[in-house]
Amino acid sequence: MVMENPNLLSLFILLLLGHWIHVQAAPPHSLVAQLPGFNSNFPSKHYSGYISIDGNDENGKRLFYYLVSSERSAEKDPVVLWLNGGPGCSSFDGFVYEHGPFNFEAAKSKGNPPTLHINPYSWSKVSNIIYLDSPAGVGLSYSKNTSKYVTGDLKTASDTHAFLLKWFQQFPEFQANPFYIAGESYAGIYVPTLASEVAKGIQSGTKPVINFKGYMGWEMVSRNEYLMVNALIPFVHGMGLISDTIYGDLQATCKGNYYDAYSLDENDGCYKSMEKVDRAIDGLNVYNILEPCYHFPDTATAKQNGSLPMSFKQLGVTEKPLPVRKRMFGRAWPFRAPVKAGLVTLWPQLSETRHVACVNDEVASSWLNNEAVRKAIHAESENVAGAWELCTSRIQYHHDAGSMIPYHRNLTKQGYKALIFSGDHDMCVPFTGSEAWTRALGYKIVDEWRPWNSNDQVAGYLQAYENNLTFLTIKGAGHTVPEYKPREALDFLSHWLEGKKI
Ligand SMILES: *[C@@H]1O[C@H](CO)[C@@H](O)[C@H](O)[C@H]1NC(C)=O
Ligand SMILES: *[C@@H]1O[C@H](CO)[C@@H](O)[C@H](O)[C@H]1NC(C)=O
Ligand SMILES: *[C@@H]1O[C@H](CO)[C@@H](O)[C@H](O)[C@H]1NC(C)=O
Ligand SMILES: CC(=O)N[C@H]1CO[C@H](CO)[C@@H](O)[C@@H]1O
Repeated sequence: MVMENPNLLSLFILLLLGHWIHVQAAPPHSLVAQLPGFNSNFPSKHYSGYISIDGNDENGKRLFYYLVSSERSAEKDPVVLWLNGGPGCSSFDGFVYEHGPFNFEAAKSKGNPPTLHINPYSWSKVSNIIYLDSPAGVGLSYSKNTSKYVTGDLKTASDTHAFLLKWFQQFPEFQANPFYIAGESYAGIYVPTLASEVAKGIQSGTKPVINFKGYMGWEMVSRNEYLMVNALIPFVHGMGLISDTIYGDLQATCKGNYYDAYSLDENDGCYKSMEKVDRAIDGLNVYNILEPCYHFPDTATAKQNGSLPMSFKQLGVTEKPLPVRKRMFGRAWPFRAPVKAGLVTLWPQLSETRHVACVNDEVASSWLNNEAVRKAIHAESENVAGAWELCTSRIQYHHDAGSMIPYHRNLTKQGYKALIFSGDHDMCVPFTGSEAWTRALGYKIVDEWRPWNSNDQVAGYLQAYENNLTFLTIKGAGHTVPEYKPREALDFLSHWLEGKKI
């Protein structure tokens, strides 16, 4: 009967279609229509908002995400989840300073939001990238029940997994896309622990099925204190920061175990040699030994001084049209403060006591604390979600996941591919450490140490292992690789995601 009535049939199809479209589409209220500071059309669709986990809206954890869909093909390109470290640092660090869709130009006058320009090396050129503020309490994510700010590695991983399942429910059109997890610094813990949750979920048939393919990041620290401190010594020697004589003394007195030096007697030979190392490297910018170190208290006056040396004035000049930050904050663990099991000291607390003195987050702060911006990106206002801080101390965070080595081994053996990379002038987490722990997994080398190219130049070195594990360095880059080398970072990212030779 229906067949005989074409109008009814088309109505029926329309209804079906309408329903189908409704199910397939991202929630319309999450579409970002415009952004203060940007007066042009977006190169792709942006979505943002909250997803509640662990209880209902009022008392649950409201996790804030910002999705930049791919400027090439949102349907086919992978979905990448981006996590900054800390613990306690917002993933808008990545969005504003590293690989987001815009370059931010600070306003001429204080109190005004920055001007946004298109970033030609945005990772949204080749992927649908989700910036997530995690755990609750970080960035724009919050809970009305502040006892939910007490958390740790394992809880954060299961929370983020819960977020992902809900997110893919709300964005079913992305469920079939290959999915990757990426992060930097303390996310060296977030990424493998979350990947492990996702892998377990897939195995036990959790719906929706996440098409998880692999993970990547820099400073994917195993958080093995021995390894990291021990890696520093060959790095500073190789870079010419300590003499052959000091290096010889260190080898003779510490016998390869530099970590324990800090608990030795002051008269011990190893302790004394380590003091010489401290003296040699103390004034350097740990995040990039080639860059000047801006000293407390004030960079603003230094900037105005026309008689500064050229190298100083050109600090931060890269292929990015706008300079990178002069000082960085919250991007990695400062050395001499290795992460141990238990309660983790948060960045703002560290900077008070240890003079990390590296706060330059003005552009991001002025943008994300502007109420018009918050409205545009569907974030709660300051009186609900709190002020946006690059790194917060309002959470209480426990390192309870132990070493990451078993995670990496387990994940790579299950067929998930991993890319571990490192700016080769980062002294905070020297590449020698990442090189050592990737090698220590004991996998067969399938592509032996060789240069890789970008823009017809050697851009760094790589070594690939069986089980799809790749270690890669970026020549001349500091801690936050895309901030220094945006073109090169986009190059190896796109090759790796597409499974092409880097
Ligand atoms: C607040 O969170 C804690 C920890 O999850 C929970 O035990 C408590 O019941 C919550 N309080 C309310 C009012 O929901
Ligand atoms: C390895 O991963 C599998 C699958 O996710 C999981 O069942 C197993 O417990 C993991 N083993 C270890 C040692 O982490
Ligand atoms: C600039 O440098 C000169 C010479 O070192 C110094 O005398 C002057 O106070 C500096 N000015 C500012 C604004 O820092
Ligand atoms: C895509 C890819 O390179 N897959 C490889 C992952 O690692 C296994 C084991 O080394 C290889 O057999 C696959 O070809």
